[in-house]
Parts: sequence; structure tokens; C-alpha cells
Amino acid sequence: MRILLYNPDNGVTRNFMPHLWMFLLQALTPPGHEVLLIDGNAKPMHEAQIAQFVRDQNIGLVGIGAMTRMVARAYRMADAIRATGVPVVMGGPHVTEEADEALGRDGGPRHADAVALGEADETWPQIVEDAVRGELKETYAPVDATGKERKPSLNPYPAIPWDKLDLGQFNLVPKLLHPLLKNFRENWGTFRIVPVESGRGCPYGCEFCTVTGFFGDSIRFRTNESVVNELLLLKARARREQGQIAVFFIDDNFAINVKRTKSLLRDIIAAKAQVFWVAQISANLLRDEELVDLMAASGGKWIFIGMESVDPVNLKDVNKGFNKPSEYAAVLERLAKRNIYAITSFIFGMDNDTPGVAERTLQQVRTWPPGLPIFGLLTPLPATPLYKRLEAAGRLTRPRHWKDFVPFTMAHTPLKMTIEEAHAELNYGWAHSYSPEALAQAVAALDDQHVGDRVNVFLARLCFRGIYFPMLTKSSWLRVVVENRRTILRLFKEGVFRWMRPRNSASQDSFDVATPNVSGEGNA
Ligand code: B12
Ligand code: SF4
Repeated sequence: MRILLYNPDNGVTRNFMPHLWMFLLQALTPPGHEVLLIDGNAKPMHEAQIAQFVRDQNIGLVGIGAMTRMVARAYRMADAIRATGVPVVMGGPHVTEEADEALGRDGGPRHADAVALGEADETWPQIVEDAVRGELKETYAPVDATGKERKPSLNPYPAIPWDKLDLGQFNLVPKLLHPLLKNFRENWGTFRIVPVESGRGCPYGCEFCTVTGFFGDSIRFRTNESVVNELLLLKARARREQGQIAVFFIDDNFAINVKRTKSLLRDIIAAKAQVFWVAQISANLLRDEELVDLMAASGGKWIFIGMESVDPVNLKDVNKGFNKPSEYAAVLERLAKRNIYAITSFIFGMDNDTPGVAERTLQQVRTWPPGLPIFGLLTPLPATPLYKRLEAAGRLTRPRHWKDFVPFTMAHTPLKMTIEEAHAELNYGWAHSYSPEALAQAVAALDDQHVGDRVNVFLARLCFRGIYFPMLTKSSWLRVVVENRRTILRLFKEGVFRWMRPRNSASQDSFDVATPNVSGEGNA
């Protein structure tokens, strides 16, 4: 049977990074089937196109995965596919919580023939076999022989053949530049960000987050060996392509078990499997100097930190009191000292927020080493404790907000400001962090750093700007380039100057980091 796995586009990230679930399920598909993957972010399609594709390619089963914000689009695509007579199975965090909606058991239209509840690593082979026999069940749940919920072990973990997969859709270097850049310094002919998981689960149970409910509070890890082998495979691919690969460790809290993380990072270093990497780690776990040394030495470059708020009352309200705003600066400086920068994520519209919250937050941000501040609105995702609390209090203004998804729009009324005021705060946060002046300041604040690090921060800021200010067209990019021309020119001049200087062994222009000494501070 030919199977299509499809992820709808989110309208923001384009081909930034593939979705792991697709590659994982592809690797877990029983032999004898061919699995095609389409990520709508890299290959946009509308309903008629996907239906035509399914017909032309003689597809026998389609699997669709989606977050809440993309589910309405996922349903539309599913409807178009089902109209061709091909069955659709849906999975992922949204339909796990809203299976009745997907199956039309809530009185609405049916969008899926079957729903894979929760983690589908063990149920997927069964789904495929049932589909072959034309006997799909409505739901598939990961349970043991006694019917009790079972979380799949990550040991053994399927080998994803990253060295052979077609990743043509996920090259961040424009094709035109390939011939020029493939021989530039350590080869930049291609640049891909690849998702790798080293573990699943987070026990912290923040009120707005789906992770503790979905993956459970039992944390599971892959073996160090299996992660290291995956990195080596990716590194070999990058070398072959005369390009670079960076890894996004998509674990929800990469250092949730600090001892294990240190041991993994040591093994990565020992195997010379370093690539530059990004990971999500909560601020409270970044107090450990040795951990941060190892992060730098193993290729760590960007850490996503869910800071959420600079107000301890807000943090306590959402069960994230373990975040201590008073230590944010020290954490970020600890990272910056090792040339690791932070994506600091904030949520506005929390219950203790009042007008002016964005400026109050930015006043703190401006005192920190430059990074990537991002801002969102408190969003009641289905089945989260937050959703239940707001529903019980009658505060949901759009209880099924995902059915008519509008980006950056609140679905409940904050306590101490209006919805409109919350939206204005969000706009203020983005506008004042991503203006040409703010970008120039971020680069200037790193004047004592290697030009590569400044280019890294600048390019990342340009891309992150697109999360809030649409940058999907060539003309919108052109406009931003023109607005930021002074900073670009400055970095360009410095880059050319450095490039023309003779190379030395301390060059940091590559993701092929050398094995550094991890015994002291500030290495790598
Ligand atoms: C990586 C990631 C991203 C990437 C996504 C891009 C990418 N290419 O991956 C980035 C960084 C861009 C991102 C952004 C956001 N994300 Co995010 N992200 C994640 C993260 C950390 C990992 C996803 C992952 O790969 N997991 C590992 C795989 C193996 O798990 P999985 O995807 O759930 O797949 C398993 C099952 O769900 C199931 N399955 C999934 N799909 C399908 C399909 C079929 C057919 C079948 C059978 C089974 C199946 O099988 C898989 C194997 O068991 C998750 C948290 C998490 N741990 O999952 C959050 C998560 C998915 N993100 C979330 C959110 C809310 C966001 C943002 C909205 C955050 C924000 N406030 O701005 C943005 C939205 C971005 C956008 N514009 O769309 C939520 C989604 C909750 C929900 N109900 O929708 C999650 C769950 C985290 C959370 N805090 O609750 N995210
Ligand atoms: S620490 Fe992060 S992943 Fe864990 S529950 Fe809180 S928000 Fe979710």
C-alpha cells in the first residue's frame, strides 16, 4: 500500500524544520509499504491539489498530524481526501484531546476515519495493517494487554535513515547560492535544521501546557548511543552535501534529568558527534555551571527558555512558580559567557497582567545579553488545566477557538485588562524588539564577539520577526533587508574582512565544532 503522511502548513514557519512525527512513523511502518511525506510548510497545497495527488499517486491511506492551531486546516484537507474515497487517520496532540470532534461524534461533521490517541509509536503498525484489510477502528490507544495506558519506551528507538532521506524541501540556503557557498569556509552549500528527540515527558505540569497530560510525567530517554549515532549520521550527511546541519533537540525539557543530560553531552563530545544544536530547557535547570560548560562544548548554541512572565504572581498562577524572575539575568549571562544565546518566551494576558506589561518586560529584557525575545498570548489549549479553569469560571469567549483560528487573538478575557489591551501589549513587545533599531542594538551589544556570533544573532532575529510580522513573500523580505541595510552592511564588511584574513585553527565559522576542553569555564 502507498501511504501519505501529511502535515498542514501553519502559515508561518515555511521549511524551517521537518516534523519528527512523520519520519518516526515512516521508520515504524511495517515492511512492504511505501510512505510518502508532504509537509505543507515546505510544499503548500490546497484541498483540490491534495485530493488530486492522492488519486494520481494511488494512495491507500493518509495520515494527518496537527497542532490545535492548524487543526481547522487539517480537517479541510482530510475532508477533501476522504471525498476521494481514501481513508484518513489523524493523530497528534489536538485530536487526542478532541477525538469526538475529529470523528464527528460531537454532532459536527466527521473528518477522520480513525484517530490515533496519544503516542502512536506502537499503534501505527496496527493501524496500517487494519487499513490494508479495510478494517480501520475508530480509535487506537496505546494500552497494554490489560487495557491500561502504556507510554512507549524509547529504547529501542527506530533508526531514522537521515543519510538517505530526501530532505530537499528543508534546505535553508537558497538554491541559487549553493554553488557559491558550498566551498565557502567549512561549506555552506546547504543548511538544514533537523529535529532529534533524546527523551519525552516533563513532570512540571504548567497550567497552560499540554505536555504533562500528553506525554505523562514519566520521563523516558533514548540511550546515549542511539542519540550519538543519529548525530554522527547527520554529520556525515552534511559533509557529503558540502553543507551544514544543526539539530533541534525537541525534548520539552532537555535537562529535566541533569545527570543524564551531562552524560549524553559527554558522550557526544567523546564521539566527536558535535553539531550546533538548539534545545528547550527551563531556567531553573540552568544553574549548574558544569552543565552549561558541557552544553557549549557539545555544540549548544540557542536555548529556548519559557520565561513566560517577569511577575512571580503570574508564574505562581500558572503553576510555574519554579521560574524565578530574579535569576533570569544570571542564567542568561551564564549562557552568553559561553556564546550560547537564549530564545526567551513570554506570555501576555496572564491574570496579573495590566496595561504596560510589555514595556515592563522589555525593561528587564534590555538589561540581559541579547537574544531572541518572543511573545504570545495565554491560550487555553484543549484539556489543559488552564482550559478547565477558564471554562469553569465562564471566562472563555471563544471556547472552540481552533475551529476559527485567528493568530494572536485571545480566546478568553484576562482579569486585569481587556482583550484589546492584551493584543496591544503583544504588538508593543514585537514592534519594540524587532524594529531596525532594536536589531542594530542587539548586534552592537555583541561587539566584542566573533562576527559569526553576531551574524547568527542578527539572522535569527530577522527570521523570528516573521513569527509575528508576516514575512512570507519575497517583497516583505526585501523591505526588511532595506530597513536593516546599515546593520547588514556593517556585518558584511566585517565578515569579508575576517574571511580575507588567513584562517587559523580557532575558526568558529562552522557547525563542525572542534572537541573543546570542558574542564574549565568559557571553553568551546
Ligand atoms: C518541535 C515543536 C515545535 C516546532 C514545530 C516545527 C517542527 N517542524 O517540528 C516549533 C518550534 C516551530 C513549534 C512552534 C509552536 N508550538 Co510546538 N512543539 C514542538 C514540540 C516541542 C515537539 C514536537 C515533536 O516533534 N514531538 C515529538 C513527536 C514524536 O511527538 P508528536 O509530534 O506528538 O507525535 C507523536 C504523536 O502525537 C503521534 N502523532 C502525531 N501526529 C500524528 C499523525 C498521525 C497520522 C498519527 C497516526 C500519529 C501522530 O505519533 C507521534 C509518535 O508517538 C512539541 C512538544 C512535544 N514534546 O511534542 C510542541 C507542541 C507541539 N507545540 C505546541 C505549541 C502550542 C506551539 C506554538 C503554538 C507555541 C506558541 N505559543 O507559539 C508554536 C506554533 C508554531 C506555528 N506557527 O505553528 C504545543 C501544541 C499543543 C496543541 N494542542 O496544539 C506542543 C504540544 C507543546 C505544548 N506546550 O503544549 N513547536
Ligand atoms: S516546563 Fe515546559 S514542557 Fe514542562 S510543563 Fe512547563 S511549559 Fe510544559
